[in-house]
Amino acid sequence: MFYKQILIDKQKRVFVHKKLDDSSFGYLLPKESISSTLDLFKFSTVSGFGVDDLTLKIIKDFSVPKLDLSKLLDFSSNNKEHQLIPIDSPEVWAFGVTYLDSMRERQSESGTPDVYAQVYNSDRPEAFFKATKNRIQSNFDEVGIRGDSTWDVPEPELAFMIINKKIVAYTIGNDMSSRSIEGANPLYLPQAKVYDKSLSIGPCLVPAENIKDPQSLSVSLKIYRSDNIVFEGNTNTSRMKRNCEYLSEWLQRHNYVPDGTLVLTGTGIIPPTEFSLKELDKIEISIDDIGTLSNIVVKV
Ligand code: DO4
Ligand code: MG
Repeated sequence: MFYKQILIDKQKRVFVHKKLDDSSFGYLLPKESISSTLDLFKFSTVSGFGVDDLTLKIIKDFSVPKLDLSKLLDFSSNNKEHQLIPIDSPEVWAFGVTYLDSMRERQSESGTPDVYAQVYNSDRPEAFFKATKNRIQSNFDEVGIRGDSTWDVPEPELAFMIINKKIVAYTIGNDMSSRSIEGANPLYLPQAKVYDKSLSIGPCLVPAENIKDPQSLSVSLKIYRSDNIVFEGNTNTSRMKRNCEYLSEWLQRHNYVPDGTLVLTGTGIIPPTEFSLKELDKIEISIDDIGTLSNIVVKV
């Protein structure tokens, strides 16, 4: 295992970084070889080289120098100008009710609880279209709560990227959601889920070969209000009823998705019913082997 994270900066330069928690050294891939994260993964798919091997080859062939990435990898909010969504995804899809806890909470907020039990227990999962490129926020960007919503939560979710029909990388997604709008009527789901700044993705992509077991990752959520933690929760992807491969295969039935499509895999952490996000809350989502995605809440 060589490269752990792929990051992109505001000038859309692609960096690879060796390890999450030790040195901050990385490599800037030369534009003549790779000009975007998508290119890197596409080259890897067509050449048959893993992302690690391909990157090593580029570094050798182009004599790419080692760089100090401490600024880019300084995941503190005052360093926000250095990071971007790790991939320009043409489409983002999401799955819902993939954890028992998600089903239970939605049943309690809804006048039609049966629909959630039915979807949890069927073979066909719940998939919905979450975002186009312009709605995706990156690490340290703002995320939105709707002005016409009274009850809002973040949804911390493992996300994966598809190229050539296969899962090639993992990242973190925040599926911002209005519980009051979805709770009023499940047919309002698109309005509860898709609006300005309703999704954030980041801080990096981790090639699939560097994630030992995507169904065994701990996921945690912390919400801060004026520096105090007002909600904290965690789960593990082992609690997902349907695994990532199942979701990926199902999404692509009779449905072509372009290279670089991102997919959110559902939430297993739901704050209690009395909790709602407020403007200026800070949301931090961490997933093992990937990192932390941090965003500030604004009203949209
Ligand atoms: O059923 C509505 C959406 C569920 C969802 O987004 C989730 O479980 O993560
Ligand atoms: Mg969700």
